[in-house]
Amino acid sequence: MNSELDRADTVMSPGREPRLPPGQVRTDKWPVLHYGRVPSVDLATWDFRVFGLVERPSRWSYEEFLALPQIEVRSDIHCVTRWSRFDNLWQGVSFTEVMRRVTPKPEARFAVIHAEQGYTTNQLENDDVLFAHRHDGEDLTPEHGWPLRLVAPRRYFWKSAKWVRSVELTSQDRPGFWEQNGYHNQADPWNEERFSDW
Ligand SMILES: Nc1nc2c(c(=O)[nH]1)N[C@H]1C(S)=C(S)[C@@H](COP(=O)(O)O)O[C@H]1N2
Ligand SMILES: [Mo]
Repeated sequence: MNSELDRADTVMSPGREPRLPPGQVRTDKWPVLHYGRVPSVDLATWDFRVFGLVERPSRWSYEEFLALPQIEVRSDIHCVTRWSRFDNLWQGVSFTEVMRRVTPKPEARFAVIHAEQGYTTNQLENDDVLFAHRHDGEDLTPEHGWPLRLVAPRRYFWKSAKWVRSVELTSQDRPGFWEQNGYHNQADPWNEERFSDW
């Protein structure tokens, strides 16, 4: 075990019944799915920022970000295209940990996650949400979101933005990339919140 793992706490994303949500099929493979191309990333210029409704916008280099306290989260993936993959071990920095390091303004109520190439997602209030750089004990591959991806375990996987670069705090909920294209805003797999009605 490396030193990062030694100080990592493991969080189990709370289980729901049935473990396989309605309309899903279990797979042991891990498909790669995204819109556009895998971005090429230069860690020397990469940064992670929190901006919007915060007292002071913050910025971390990759090294600084990985020096923040780390957690491990074990979760199941549920993709809206109907595959589920059980028991994924994610390592990274929790959303809560990042929020502890900034001072949100009183009117800040929502977060927009910004990834490379304009991809955005929303809906992150649970404490098992993290910014992950490792999966099952190895660095994420670029196709799966290295150097950093969001993991929002209780939602369909499109909410889990790959290649994340910043968090914007807002007063109003702002639908993300897929939500603007007809996907459901809440995306709860057990309620089959796949598409929106509007
Ligand atoms: N930046 C970015 N993140 C993204 C996407 C995308 O198009 N761009 N697609 C989402 C969708 S629809 C899914 S199902 C998952 C797939 O993640 P995976 O390729 O690691 O399985 O990434 C999500 N995150
Ligand atoms: Mo997806």
